[in-house]
Amino acid sequence: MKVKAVPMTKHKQLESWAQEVAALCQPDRVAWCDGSEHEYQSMLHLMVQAGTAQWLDPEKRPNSVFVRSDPADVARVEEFTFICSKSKDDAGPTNHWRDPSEKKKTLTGYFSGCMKGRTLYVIPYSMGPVGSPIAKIGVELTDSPYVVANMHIMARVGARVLDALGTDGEFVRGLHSVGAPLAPNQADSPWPCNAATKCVCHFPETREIWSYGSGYGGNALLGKKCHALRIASVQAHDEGWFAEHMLILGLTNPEGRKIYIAAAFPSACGKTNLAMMTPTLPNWKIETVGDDIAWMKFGSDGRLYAINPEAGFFGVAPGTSMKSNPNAMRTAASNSIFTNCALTPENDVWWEQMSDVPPAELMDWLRRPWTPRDGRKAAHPNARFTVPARQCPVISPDWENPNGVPISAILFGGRRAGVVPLVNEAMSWQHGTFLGSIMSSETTAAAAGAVGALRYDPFAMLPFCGYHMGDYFAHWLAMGAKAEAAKLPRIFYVNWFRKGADGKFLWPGYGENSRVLKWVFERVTGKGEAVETPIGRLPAKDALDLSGLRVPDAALAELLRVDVEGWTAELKGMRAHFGKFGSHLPKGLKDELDALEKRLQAAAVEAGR
Ligand code: SAT
Ligand code: MN
Repeated sequence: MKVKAVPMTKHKQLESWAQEVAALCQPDRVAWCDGSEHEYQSMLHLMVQAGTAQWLDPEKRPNSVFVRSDPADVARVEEFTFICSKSKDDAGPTNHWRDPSEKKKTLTGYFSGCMKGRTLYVIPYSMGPVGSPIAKIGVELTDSPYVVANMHIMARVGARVLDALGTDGEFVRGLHSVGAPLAPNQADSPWPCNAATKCVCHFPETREIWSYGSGYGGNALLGKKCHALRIASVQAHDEGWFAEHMLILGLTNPEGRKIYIAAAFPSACGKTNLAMMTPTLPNWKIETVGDDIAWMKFGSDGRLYAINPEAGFFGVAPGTSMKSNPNAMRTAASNSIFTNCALTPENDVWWEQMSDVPPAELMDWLRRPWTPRDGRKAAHPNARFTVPARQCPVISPDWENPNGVPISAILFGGRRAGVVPLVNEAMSWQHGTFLGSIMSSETTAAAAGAVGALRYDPFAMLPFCGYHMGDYFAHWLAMGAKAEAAKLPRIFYVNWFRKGADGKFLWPGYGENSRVLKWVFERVTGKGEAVETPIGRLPAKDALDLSGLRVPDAALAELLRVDVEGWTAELKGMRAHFGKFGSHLPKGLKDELDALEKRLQAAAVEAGR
């Protein structure tokens, strides 16, 4: 690639910041990214040359590469993710807080000389369509060509963003290094990173991100979780909008009426699958607007409008197949980056469940020969594909609409083996906010640490809320109180993951989830029947369309059962969870918890009669 050491910007602050960073990090070169196809290809070639990437068979996967990371760098590092607000109280009990000036001092130490032997890339990016009133600009300075290539897919990058930024536009400053300077003549490793020191630091007051030591996913692609969620959640709170960990989809009924739904599930709980699902219900259609993040603002008509700030999908590969998500498979057919999958002898990628029968032999993600008899996983459980959203066969015609799409329903959900029913509609915005605040889910491989541990993950934002979670709850309530109630999205709590006594999932999931979406559609458009229960509104008998579904009656009964004992047993945990937020817990949520307890007590008495 041509090295553009001369800044391409007329933005004085950006120019001087880039110079300051270059002076601190001491890269061999500075390159301003223009966002061109030529630049993208240069990055791929550079990665191939460095041994970071290899080309996949161009007949099977045109213009696609396969990358293996260092085994010490495979997922988000929540333990080392910090919110560096001036006051510890502003970060709240769910974040790791560090004093901003002390952390800056430590970071300045880490970053000093950290890019020796490398190129510093300046990546101007827009989260959201360039020029959209909801979009925001950031600039990531990084020494990783892998990051540059991924940012090309995940965001809008380059010269057009600088044009939009002008001479004095606002932007989020993101500084990233893999933390592996090179001495003269030192051979680079295929995946440079810093196994000993990793940290992802956010300075919400100055809208800055400093990330050191990891090159993987959300730790390194700073536009995604760091900017579009942690920093943006603070901006959204200050400015009166929402930055949420939500997919966005369009749902059209057989008569051609369309609504938009946003849904918050934790990482690796099926957002991508739901966002591009193929409904099993005939003549229902789903279109994808986004699969991970939603920025939502009230429009002049009083409705809530959402944009997808991203331009690509960074999806979990294992489990993705022509059965579970054919549209994701088709999206990833070309022009994609695959990380930590397994490699077939034909030079294509494979991951668990991609095919019913695994290939007879593979090279696993750790470069070891692998056969199905080995009994270990061939791909890392957090292996990922990075794919352009525009390649999705069911991408919504409105996915780049600068004004966003009007949201009619919001779903919350997680992985819960018990207690939480298939679907439950909130009785009000406040009750819906309550359901979001008590969301809990089993942990997944998307973050380093234990898998399968049940934890509260309010609004699926536990790892991503950049400020005090109690204030975040209050923001949800305040936004709802300001709006016209009838125009607010309805809120639902869903759970595809309930298990029976035999430990097997009760609900088939995937395309069959369209049955739940149909009920949501009908509730929103005024037709669907519901019954009031102590926990919320559940589908009335026969209100869920189960035509042609082969699920035993007993399983269906369990899926829709209000487990009064189970909910009652969780009240104590909910109180402890709320207790963490101290005086920041809004009264409305405490009221909801008290009211739930009363309703459960009444139901228990009723059942005992
Ligand atoms: O944060 S990542 O982008 O690496 C993936 C996720 O956890 O959703
Ligand atoms: Mn996510």
